[in-house]
Amino acid sequence: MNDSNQDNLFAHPLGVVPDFVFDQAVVDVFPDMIKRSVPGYETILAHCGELASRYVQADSHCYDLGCSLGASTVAMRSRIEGRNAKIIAVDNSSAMLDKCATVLASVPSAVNTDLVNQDICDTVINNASMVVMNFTLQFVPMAQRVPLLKKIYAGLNPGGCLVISEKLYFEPPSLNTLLGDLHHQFKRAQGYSDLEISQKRDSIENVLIPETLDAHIQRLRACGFQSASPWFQCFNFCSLVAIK
Ligand code: GEK
Repeated sequence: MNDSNQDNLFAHPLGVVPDFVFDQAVVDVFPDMIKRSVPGYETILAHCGELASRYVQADSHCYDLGCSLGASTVAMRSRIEGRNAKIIAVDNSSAMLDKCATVLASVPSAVNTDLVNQDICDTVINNASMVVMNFTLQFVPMAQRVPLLKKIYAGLNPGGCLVISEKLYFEPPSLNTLLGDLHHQFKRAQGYSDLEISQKRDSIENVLIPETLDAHIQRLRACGFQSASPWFQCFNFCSLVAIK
């Protein structure tokens, strides 16, 4: 772990850049990494709290799929006390979950919260009034995305909501390049060097598979959601809300 928990994982030439994994080294710098890499991250978290206050039903379940260090769980918990709702926070990185337990313990809440070390494709979803996938679906293999969304739809109560935040791909490729460049400019302004930006891009290339906004909306509708719309976008990062 570095002293400041600042993300410098890609600051030095790596030669062959390995595929990105959510290991202990990433966990140690994760809050700094996601805040300086994802434009709008804090706005998205705050509004997950706002959406939770509107959508989480009494005696229901709330899921944070790909919870990492529990930032979305913390945001939701702060807005749903007194409803006897339970949060199920799931991640398949044990390094993430171990640290997540420490983070959650440091922000006490009366909301019952289960931490589950599991592939979200295997998670049973039931009696759900809110499901959040903040920057997680993009890491799920393409073939598993429809079954996962169908399962979420089936496990949501009527009137329940799904929040999906993702990096997007744009067409035509020139537009994708423009929005990617604007994102890289954002990262430069956050203090990342060109070397860090390019090595991180190489590391994530085969791991994070972005889709177009149209593909997301059409798939959500095809999986049964009554309505689906982006509620936030900054450059090539977007958050969608879908209602059952
Ligand atoms: C936040 N939501 O701070 N099953 C379970 N977990 C998975 C899977 C899977 N199939 N695939 C990836 N993950 C968080 C940020 S980070 C986003 C989410 C990012 C987990 C992975 O271990 C990691 O913790 C998380 O999804 C993605 O609001 O780093 O860009």
